[in-house]
Amino acid sequence: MSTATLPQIVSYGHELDMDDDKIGYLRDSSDAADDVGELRRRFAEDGYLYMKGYLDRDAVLEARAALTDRLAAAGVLDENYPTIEAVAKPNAGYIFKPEITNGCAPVQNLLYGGRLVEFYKKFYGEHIRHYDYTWLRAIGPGKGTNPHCDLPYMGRGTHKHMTCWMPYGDISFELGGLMVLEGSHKRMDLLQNYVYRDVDAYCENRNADVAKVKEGKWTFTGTLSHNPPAVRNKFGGRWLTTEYQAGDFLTFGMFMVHASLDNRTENRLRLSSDSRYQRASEPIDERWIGPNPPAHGPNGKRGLIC
Ligand SMILES: O=C(O)CCC(=O)C(=O)O
Ligand SMILES: [Fe+2]
Repeated sequence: MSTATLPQIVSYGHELDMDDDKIGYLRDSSDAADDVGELRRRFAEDGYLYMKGYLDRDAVLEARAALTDRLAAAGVLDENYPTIEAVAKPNAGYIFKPEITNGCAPVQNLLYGGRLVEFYKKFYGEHIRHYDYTWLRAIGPGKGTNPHCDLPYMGRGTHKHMTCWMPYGDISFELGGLMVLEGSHKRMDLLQNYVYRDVDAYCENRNADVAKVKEGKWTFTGTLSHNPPAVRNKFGGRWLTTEYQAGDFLTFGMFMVHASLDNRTENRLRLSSDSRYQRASEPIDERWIGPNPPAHGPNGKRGLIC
């Protein structure tokens, strides 16, 4: 598909450059769903797999209904609209609510059972594990997520795990889904000094760092940049995105630079989750494991002498 069909894309308040060599569509790999060799080849080359329509749309919409019920109960939805539409109250902003996935059967079954787990099992060629923590995002009108890699948030075990980004409902360009930066996973020359830093590590021997950690603040947020076009200019490649539908998922590795489009609707929330999968035989990052994972809280911090 030519980029002529793309509207102006905006991410983190910046208009992206719309030339053909700077933006494009994700490659749909659903044609190779039954050919694991081909999926692995594409993943090695592209750094991501976009599996259009791989999951059961009705199961995804059922998960959406369960999530919007919980968002309504949390008081973040405008009661003048049907709950399923996920219309936000004014100034909703970026709502991060991992807790609403706890005990939510349609979401747990979708992410950690059935076809998705089978996909990762086949892909890794062995038993898999997933993080118990689910990053659930309900993003109101305004800015999306700025460019980053995931490793700084989850790099204490294997580095070969994968993120699964899941839209709960159809996500137009206006509502704003995820984008990945083509070829960025191969640019270790540019990532080296960024990607191996742990957001929860701090210098025990630096008073300013210790004070920040005590206040619950980060000394390094894990962000690569606040300017998506500038990151692209530095890395080369194209920003790749699409209009997602319920039933799609996008999976990528820890070194892939990604960000999301801004939500330019008047009042709709963009609902999505990110979850993580790895080989069962490889070490796991304990911050994300257990019924009440330490996450980035005080028990996840790691003091270093630096
Ligand atoms: O949904 C977003 O805006 C960000 C998601 C993300 O960073 C991820 O899936 O790792
Ligand atoms: Fe991410």
